[in-house]
Amino acid sequence: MKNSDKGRSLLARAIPLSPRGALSALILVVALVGVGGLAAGASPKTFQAGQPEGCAKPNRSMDLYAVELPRDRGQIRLGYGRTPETASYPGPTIEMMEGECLAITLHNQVPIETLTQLRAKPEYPLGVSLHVHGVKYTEQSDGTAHSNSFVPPGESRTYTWYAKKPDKRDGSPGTAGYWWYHDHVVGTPHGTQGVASGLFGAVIVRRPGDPKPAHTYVVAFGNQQTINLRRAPDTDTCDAHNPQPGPTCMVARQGERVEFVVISTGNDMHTFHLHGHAWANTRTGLLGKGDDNNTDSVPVIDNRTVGPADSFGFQVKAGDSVGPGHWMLHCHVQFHSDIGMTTTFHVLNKDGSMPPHDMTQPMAVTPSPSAS
Ligand SMILES: [Cu+2]
Repeated sequence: MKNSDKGRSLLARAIPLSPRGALSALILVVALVGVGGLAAGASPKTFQAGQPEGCAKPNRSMDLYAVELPRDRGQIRLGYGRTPETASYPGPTIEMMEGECLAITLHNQVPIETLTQLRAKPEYPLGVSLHVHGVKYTEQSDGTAHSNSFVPPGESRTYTWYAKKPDKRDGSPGTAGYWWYHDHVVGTPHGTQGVASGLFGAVIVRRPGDPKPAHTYVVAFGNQQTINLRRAPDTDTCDAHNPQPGPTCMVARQGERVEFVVISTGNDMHTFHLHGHAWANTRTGLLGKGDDNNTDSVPVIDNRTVGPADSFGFQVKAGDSVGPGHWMLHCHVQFHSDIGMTTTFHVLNKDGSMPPHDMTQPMAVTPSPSAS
């Protein structure tokens, strides 16, 4: 018996009813059920108002700007940045700790003309958004046109992400891992042009006790055989004498802990391969430290396949037992690497100096054509 039915029958037994009395009772019951229904409906409404379950109040907040960047060989380029001036592709890596709740206010500064140009159909809305993998969020932070959670040109919107902890009581896993965020609105309702233009970045959720790396590098495999939307030689712009870490300069001193986050943003399958280094196929790439899965059954690998929207990451010690050098990092689908889906991980000497490098050898057979 439903609660409302139970209420009616209890009422009928309690009150001897005349026809008028029955009508009054009916009105009373309808009113009570109506109020109850409203109260029941109010709970999910409050829940949707921004905070995922377990995250009553964000304990950190940040701003993120979506802007248009200089074109690359005629291709529109967009980027996310902590400030408009520092926007890049990939966008900034966003780190969280399990248990943390993060409010991110996205400011859409991409010109409406550019969004219009990228739009596949006139009926699609104009805007940018922030959609994230792996962590928890309500529908209002989904970052889709479908849920009306995108940012029209010139406007801002706050998204709330929650890095849930594992729950031993019900066996549910936490959110620690290597994830990514991206636009879901530009061009099509799936953000196909937003992602292709550069609106994506890595998300790292750490578990308390995880080792912290000295450097984190994002390797985003994209359409048209690109790494971070570029092809060699544009994938590696390290200065030979004074290399500065960045999206196109992967560098570390020998012995430093380096973290790679690999993301597949396009339509193709790729295989990530790093020369001279291997890692355990665990959540962190490590065994024993910062990982629960410390067994011999975990394979050690130096090559891993990613399909569209997959992401993974790992940590290695730069030059571990192989020393300084210029280690290739590439997609191992042969024709992908042949046309430029390759870059270099430079492991410097311990004093920070660059080991000898024969820069006369071209890294890609063909020059870098336009890529998107
Ligand atoms: Cu590939």
